[in-house]
Amino acid sequence: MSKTYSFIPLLFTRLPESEQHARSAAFLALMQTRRTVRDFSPDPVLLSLITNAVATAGTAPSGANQQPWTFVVVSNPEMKRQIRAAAEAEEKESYERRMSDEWKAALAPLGTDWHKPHLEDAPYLIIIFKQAYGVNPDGTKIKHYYVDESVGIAVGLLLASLHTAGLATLTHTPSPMKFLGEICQRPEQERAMMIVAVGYPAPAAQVPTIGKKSLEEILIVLD
Ligand code: IYR
Repeated sequence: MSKTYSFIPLLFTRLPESEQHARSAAFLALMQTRRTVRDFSPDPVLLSLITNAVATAGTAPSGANQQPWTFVVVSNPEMKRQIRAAAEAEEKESYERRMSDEWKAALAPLGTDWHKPHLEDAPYLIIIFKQAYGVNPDGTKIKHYYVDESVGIAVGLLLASLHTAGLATLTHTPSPMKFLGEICQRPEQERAMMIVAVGYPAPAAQVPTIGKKSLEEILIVLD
């Protein structure tokens, strides 16, 4: 017997073009003020802003709607200390031995090195895990589709929410990051993809003088 699937009418309101334009322009202007921040203040942040951002990320489209993500929020100082120590050990090895000169030259304008104080200074770390596959209650595996694309979209929405809430973020990818699964006690199918540090910028925070490509450089309209 074949299974049947249900559908419901879409709830959708067409907006007047003037309002479409106003909303779109306001969102663009807001997002254009986002900067990646590397120096955080330890000032506390409302947990509801973090949970709303994760809920927003959870609205992302995903391959076969499998939602192959887990967000672990860490604020405990001892856990942050452990994460920093493990990340710095890997990053020191990377910067001193694993990364090519070409890679380090590409990163030079950002001013990064193996020191990662933000992992302790920022009040929250959101650790994003991708679920490489799902697991049925009987232990059998469920194949997941377009996992990287799905999690990438979700993290984009997460960052947009945090920025809208007036918070600063740093997307950080210590490499390799297997230690995060161990510290956060995640199952084998969950692989850490990124740490997003969240908080307020330190009063003396600086950002590099880099910018985004112009619209002309990134857009091709074929008509
Ligand atoms: N993971 C390292 C190196 C690094 C790599 C890229 I590509 C960046 O855009 C920034 C940093 C680090 O976090 O320092």
